[in-house]
Amino acid sequence: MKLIGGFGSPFVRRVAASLNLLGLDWEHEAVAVFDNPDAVRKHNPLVRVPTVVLDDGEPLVESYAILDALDEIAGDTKRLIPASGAARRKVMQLTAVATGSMDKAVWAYYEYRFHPAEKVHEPWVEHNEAQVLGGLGYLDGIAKAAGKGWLAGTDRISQADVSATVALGFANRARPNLGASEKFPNLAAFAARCEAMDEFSSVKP
Ligand SMILES: N[C@@H](CCC(=O)N[C@@H](CS)C(=O)NCC(=O)O)C(=O)O
Repeated sequence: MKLIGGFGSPFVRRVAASLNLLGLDWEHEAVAVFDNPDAVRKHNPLVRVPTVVLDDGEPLVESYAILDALDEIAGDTKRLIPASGAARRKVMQLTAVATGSMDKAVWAYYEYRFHPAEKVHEPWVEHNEAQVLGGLGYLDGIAKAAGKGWLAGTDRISQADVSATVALGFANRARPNLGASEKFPNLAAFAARCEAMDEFSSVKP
């Protein structure tokens, strides 16, 4: 299968690290969506990344839906989101906080990237940045409680761990002014542990 989109996108990167952790065969098409929208549009009417194209040409869009499909393809012994019950809820909820932080960091970043300087609305940037900090601060508390374990208390790495790690890295790159790693040392130490794994280090932004 093919993963379309650059690893600078946290949504693409969480799919890439997940593909590695699931042990699936994949190739990368590092399309910059704003520079080359047609390369994405032919598979995804929303013209967003990540977009995955399965070997038979079937396109998958939206990282949640992509990861759900990949878990199913990899099978129950490898899945990163437990199939049911309290463990699934926990992983999904922590993942939602992590992806919410990604969303809000993207929104703050886009405010500068796509508006002329005189149209940037600083209170809106600050609103989004506060939400980034809220989400990462919550995950910092979870990381502290988890100690040397995984964030959702699973016996192996889960999507919560993948997405929290990617979310912190993205916040540091897109909103360095926030000093997220300094503010959240437990999450930073946890993310450093994950980033040292080949599955993450091979998909650096
Ligand atoms: N909720 C989407 C978010 C994807 C997203 O925001 N991707 C950005 C790159 S980080 C994108 O494609 N932006 C292009 C656009 O929205 O026009 C997902 O999880 O896949």
